[in-house]
Amino acid sequence: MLKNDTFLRALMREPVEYTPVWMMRQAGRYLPEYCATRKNAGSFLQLCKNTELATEVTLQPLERFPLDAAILFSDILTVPDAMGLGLYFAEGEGPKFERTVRTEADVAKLFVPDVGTELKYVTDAVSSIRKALDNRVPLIGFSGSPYTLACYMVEGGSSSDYRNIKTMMYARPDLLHRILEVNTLTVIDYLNAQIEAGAQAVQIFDSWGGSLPYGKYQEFSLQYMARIVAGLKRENDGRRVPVIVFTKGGGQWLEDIAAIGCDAIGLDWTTDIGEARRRVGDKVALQGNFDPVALFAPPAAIEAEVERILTSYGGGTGHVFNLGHGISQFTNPDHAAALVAAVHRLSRKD
Ligand code: 1CP
Repeated sequence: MLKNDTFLRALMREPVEYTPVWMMRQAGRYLPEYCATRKNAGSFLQLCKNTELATEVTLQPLERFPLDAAILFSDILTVPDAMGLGLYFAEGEGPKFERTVRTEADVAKLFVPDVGTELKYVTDAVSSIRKALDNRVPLIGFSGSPYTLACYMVEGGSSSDYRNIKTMMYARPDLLHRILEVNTLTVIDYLNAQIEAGAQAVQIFDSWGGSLPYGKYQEFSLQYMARIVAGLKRENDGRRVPVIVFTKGGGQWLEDIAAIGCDAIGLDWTTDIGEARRRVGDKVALQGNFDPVALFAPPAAIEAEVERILTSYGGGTGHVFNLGHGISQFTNPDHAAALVAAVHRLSRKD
């Protein structure tokens, strides 16, 4: 039995005693203990592939802060890596791929990898983390959305304008649809494997879907996420496994996102959470939406911002507090502690 299931109850819009909180990228470079473990591992990818070390860094933020959920330590880019694209991290430059998927011939070569072998290190990490958590809080599994994964596969790394993938979308939509098809089938297998290994909720990170024009978002990102939601195992061990969809920049499409059958929508900070609740709160829970940059302000300002978000959401359940995107590597961990404490203190319903 889970000792703290507040996060899962809030996602199911069941009564809670306080608003649960976790932070996107809660394990990472802003924690000195993470940097030390990463150094020992040799590289970021070796850290992801080493069960013991991946377990250790997943638990590090929970040792510091009373977070209401843990998130698997891994990366969305393990999926294109398993497709043979050769992921590596150039020092100070972020993720890169040895091979890109841009031409008709590249697309023809794409395949759905065997998740059970190629990504076994991820499901091994899930099982190991569940054991180490000992039912303290639920474990979140995750994947990138088909479109967000395609951004990295076509661009070959991070991008500021998504020139290659968007050109493909306008010039050869058939090629992009084929990539998205392969990604969708892979993500369904991948998330189901995480659920079977013990992930108690899953989040689909659609980090770059918000760069698409109206209409194209629905056709090239949302449609495929809808297929994933429909293909997931939604119950495990007698309990619902909630699905959270996070499209950064997706605030104008909330009704469309809520209609795909997910349990919760992740919001970035540009949307008013109270207004989002009025729009879709009868269908889904909401997760968010503190501007991660506000963590650079002093604790009093952080608390004021937490209070503004909690007040805007209003009473009752259905809110999981989070950042509107990942925590910055330059954040002072004491400020993250102030955020978590403020959410718990200001939301407690006595
Ligand atoms: O140098 C290092 O130690 C690597 C930094 C790092 C970390 C800590 C990367 C490289 N990935 C991660 C972990 C990670 N990535 C988690 C772990 C669990 C957690 O604590 O939250 C998760 C959930 C992710 C997901 C992820 N990776 C996303 C989606 C979320 C988002 O931020 O939008 C994306 C887009 C990535 C790609 C990626 N991997 C790493 C970096 C620096 C990036 C972003 C590159 C870019 O901006 O394009």
